[in-house]
Amino acid sequence: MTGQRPTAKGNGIVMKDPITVSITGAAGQIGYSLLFRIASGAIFGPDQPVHLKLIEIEPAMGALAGTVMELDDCAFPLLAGVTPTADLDEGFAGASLALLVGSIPRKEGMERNDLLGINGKIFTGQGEAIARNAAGDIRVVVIGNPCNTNCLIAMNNASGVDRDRFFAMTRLDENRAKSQLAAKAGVHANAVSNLCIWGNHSATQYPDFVNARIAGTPVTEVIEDRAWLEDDFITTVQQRGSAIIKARGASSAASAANAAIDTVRSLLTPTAEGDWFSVAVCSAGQYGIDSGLIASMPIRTDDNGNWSVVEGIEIDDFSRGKIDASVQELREEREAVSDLIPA
Ligand code: NAX
Repeated sequence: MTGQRPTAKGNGIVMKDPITVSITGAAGQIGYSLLFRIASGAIFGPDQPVHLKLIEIEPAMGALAGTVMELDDCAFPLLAGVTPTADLDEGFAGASLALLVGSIPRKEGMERNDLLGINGKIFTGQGEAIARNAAGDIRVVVIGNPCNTNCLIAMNNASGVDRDRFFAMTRLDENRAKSQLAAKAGVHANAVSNLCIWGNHSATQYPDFVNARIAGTPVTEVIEDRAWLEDDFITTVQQRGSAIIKARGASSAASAANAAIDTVRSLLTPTAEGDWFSVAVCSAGQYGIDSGLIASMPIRTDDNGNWSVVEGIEIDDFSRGKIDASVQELREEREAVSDLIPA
């Protein structure tokens, strides 16, 4: 299906105007989990229709056509339209939300810097197309790896779009960290709050157990095994992606799609009193993180849907060392793609 559907429920009640959501890499495995949840209302709720613009590269347009047939076959009441396209201008036209998932996976023999360069080029064109075509209220969440630096490139090539509209996803890491802490403490993951992932979405990320809480009590008072927190916990979170590839024979997809949905919902809805969530944003120099880097920090959303970095959180020596190492990696990534960032 392409084009517009009437925005009416079966009972004849006319709903709000559709929101346009653009998703790159829509024929990939994260896309396959993500599209159906968005179309069923998981981000914007049960009375908000969505128009999905699904962006792929030409060789994947055939597979994308199959996914679109399945979207049709769900007869989602909230799905106002679907536009599959390989054209960036068409794909980002009128978008209020862009989820940049598509990128090239690392192949055998490829160095990290090769990957940065290859994927980086994708994000210059997408940043420019977003600037030309998206709606004034656009929010861009980059999921495709290396997501922090891809986001940095898109942001710097989207002339005229405010920097506070760009995000890179570290929510899967946050959710993984919460689930590990909950399992160790014998509680539900819901009981874990104030969990910040600092820095890069990579093996240097730092899941901050020092400030995290379980049912309001500092994690370090609930889990007294400091060695476990400093070693096993951090390593498990950092290496969870690899563990899933080993077990499943494919990388995380449903949990990544879920985290993308959590990210957008957290950016749109007020954060619970005293809590925060993790997403990488453009640093304004908070916590000693270089201004202009896309780094994961503790974020809150206010009643008007504006986000801010939570300031004044305790950073002990252990945390400082971990955050600095991840920020150093972000600096090196920025250096490696400096030719893709306009002066
Ligand atoms: P797949 O390889 O299944 O799908 C990627 C899709 O992107 C393919 O269909 C491909 O044709 C498309 N694509 C490639 N270049 C494109 C371009 N220039 N424009 C539009 N589409 C393009 O990968 P999948 O498992 O869906 O993962 C997608 C990305 O998410 C990868 O970069 C992956 O590393 C990253 N992840 C990020 C996570 C995060 O927490 N930030 C976690 C999950 C995931 O690892």
